[in-house]
Amino acid sequence: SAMSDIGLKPKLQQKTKVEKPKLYKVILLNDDYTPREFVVLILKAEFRLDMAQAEVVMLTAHQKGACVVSVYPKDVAETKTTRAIDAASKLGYPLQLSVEPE
Ligand code: TYC
Repeated sequence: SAMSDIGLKPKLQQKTKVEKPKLYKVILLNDDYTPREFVVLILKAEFRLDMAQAEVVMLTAHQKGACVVSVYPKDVAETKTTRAIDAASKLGYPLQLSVEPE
């Protein structure tokens, strides 16, 4: 009956799937050879940091060993990282960056 069924009917409701934006950190790693000015150039050109941000990130990596540059979707983080490492490598610099989930 209508009365006895109240609260017993299973609700088979379709849930709308909403993709969570999974973000990845790009991490700048220190080394002893890459010139400070080149690191700043890469942070400005590839990662679109302004001069003040680029200097802070470079100095933090220099002093602490590593610094988060920014966060991006996985494909963007990986493409920018590859381009930065390749640009350094072509000039003989051992600059390394890594990508990890946020
Ligand atoms: N340590 C380098 C030097 O003294 C500069 C540097 C800073 C290199 C940050 C890499 O991620 C880095 N020339």
